[in-house]
Amino acid sequence: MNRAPFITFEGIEGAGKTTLALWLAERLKEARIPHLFTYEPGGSEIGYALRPLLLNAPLEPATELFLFLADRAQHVARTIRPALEQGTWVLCDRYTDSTLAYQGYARGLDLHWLRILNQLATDGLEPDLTVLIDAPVEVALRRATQRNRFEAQDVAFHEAVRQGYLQESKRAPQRFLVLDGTQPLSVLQEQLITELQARWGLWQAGRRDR
Ligand code: T5A
Repeated sequence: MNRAPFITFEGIEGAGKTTLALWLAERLKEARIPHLFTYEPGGSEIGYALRPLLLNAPLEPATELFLFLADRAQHVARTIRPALEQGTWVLCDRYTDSTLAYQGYARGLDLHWLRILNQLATDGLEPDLTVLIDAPVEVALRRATQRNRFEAQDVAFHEAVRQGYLQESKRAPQRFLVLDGTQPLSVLQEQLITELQARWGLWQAGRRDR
């Protein structure tokens, strides 16, 4: 591989994605490894401007789909791909699997079309590793704070998202690392580092100076 690793973090709201991704960003910083923490929706200027609308306005499924995709197309072309090509690790909080899980499995849009549209928006850029933090809906939503219209959906919606992610992880087992998000954060951190060590030879598992 002649570009830096691209790692995405996925899961239902409150699963712990942002917490784990930011923790890894700190570890990379300490190790002086060039890296970028970014997120969707909102990683591009367009997405940042659209974020309040996306998270709060009632939207048709196809409308929200195209807004998420517009953000992603811009984000990949202007931020993610250039960073990777310069040797910067990219940690992205949500990416294409969010579209499959939310707009596909939960909202019911056609998965076949969503895969094609994701391909178009990303120009085929796939993550090298996707960390899926899996947690029961009631545990995750208790951690999240009802900040947006997605979190306010009913339990069945979030359960469909969760099951969608698990389905996707089975389609691409080499890409996914599925972590049990009910474990203490320290355990998740250790599991993530073990995976990074196996894939990219970073750090020694069990070292105390991380
Ligand atoms: N969306 C997004 C789509 O529908 N389609 C798409 O294509 C895309 C890209 C984004 C929304 O947009 C939708 C999906 C989402 O609904 P958002 O505001 O960006 O919404 O929200 P989230 O990404 O879901 O962020 P959250 O903050 O809600 O969830 P996280 O990041 O999973 O949770 P985090 O890390 O903030 O942790 C929540 C709390 O739990 C604690 C943390 O300290 C924090 O207080 N915590 C733990 N506690 C105990 N044990 C652990 N292991 C813990 N890990 C974290």
